[in-house]
Amino acid sequence: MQTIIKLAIAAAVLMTSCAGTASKKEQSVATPKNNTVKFNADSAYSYIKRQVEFGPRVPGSESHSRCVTYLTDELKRHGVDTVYVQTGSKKAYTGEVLPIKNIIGSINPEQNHRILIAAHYDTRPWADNEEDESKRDTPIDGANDGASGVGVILELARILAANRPETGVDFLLVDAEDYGESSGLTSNEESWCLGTQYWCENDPYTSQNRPKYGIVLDMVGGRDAKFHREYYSVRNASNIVDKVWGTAARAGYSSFFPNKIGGALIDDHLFISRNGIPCIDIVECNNAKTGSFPATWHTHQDNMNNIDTAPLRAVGQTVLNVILAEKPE
Ligand code: AHN
Ligand code: ZN
Repeated sequence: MQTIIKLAIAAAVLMTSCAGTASKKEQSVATPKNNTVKFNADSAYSYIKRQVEFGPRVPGSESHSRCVTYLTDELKRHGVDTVYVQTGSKKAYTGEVLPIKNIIGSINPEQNHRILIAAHYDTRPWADNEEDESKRDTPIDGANDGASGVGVILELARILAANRPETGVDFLLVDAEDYGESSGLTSNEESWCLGTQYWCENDPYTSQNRPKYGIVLDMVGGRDAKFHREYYSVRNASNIVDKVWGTAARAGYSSFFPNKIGGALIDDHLFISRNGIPCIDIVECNNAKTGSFPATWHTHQDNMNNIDTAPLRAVGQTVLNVILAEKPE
């Protein structure tokens, strides 16, 4: 086998050196297996568009429940080994009791060495960052804030069901992340990430198969997005931040993943870390214009027009490379 590979490389070098493109061809033959699996950003884009077409995915709404069916069906269609919906309820800061539906899909469910990849799929019921006050009470499309992380996960699920990783992978699509209280500088921490909080109180693991770490994807599809090293990610899981940012750089995506510290966010990763699974957040948290979240954040501009495949590709390929490089110890 070794000899055959060496021969193939030699042949490729020989053939291409005549054509004068030796280095390029040689590289593609010699590239390690992990890097040959390509993340398809157009496919992720189409999964985002499909979610947005349901309308705002506000907990308890008809659009939300149709989207739950779509997401579970999609994970099953891709060949994810086990797919189920965890149901419960949580009281929102408004006093409403929200139904919670967390969607959980697992690859290699029997493997004890696992990684958790999570994103929220619900969308915010309000556009509280709209300048025009009359537009603040209507729900947003949530193309970036909601659908983008899930779009990347659906594409990862499609790829990993066909290109089996050595590790186990759990995809967690959480509900009711975005029903939180936004009140100037002080934020009501416990009012955010209700689906993840429910999952933490009812997580499906034993001490043996608890994921070694988690990666949350939130707002990963914005135009000109850059992903700074989010503050709590560095504080709670700095080795995972180093692993992910290093993998991004080796894949040629360092311009999307600056080695700079970003804002400190109350997001799903914080609750997952507190639940004993060191977790990072890949999130646009240091936008060039706003200094924090993208300018479209919690406005009606968070729509398909502002989604770009370039950051989706950078994030998707990076996370795919991380998963495929993972070896059970
Ligand atoms: C706070 O604003 C406190 N957390 C933001 C978490 C979030 C909302 N991510 C997306 N939407
Ligand atoms: Zn949000």
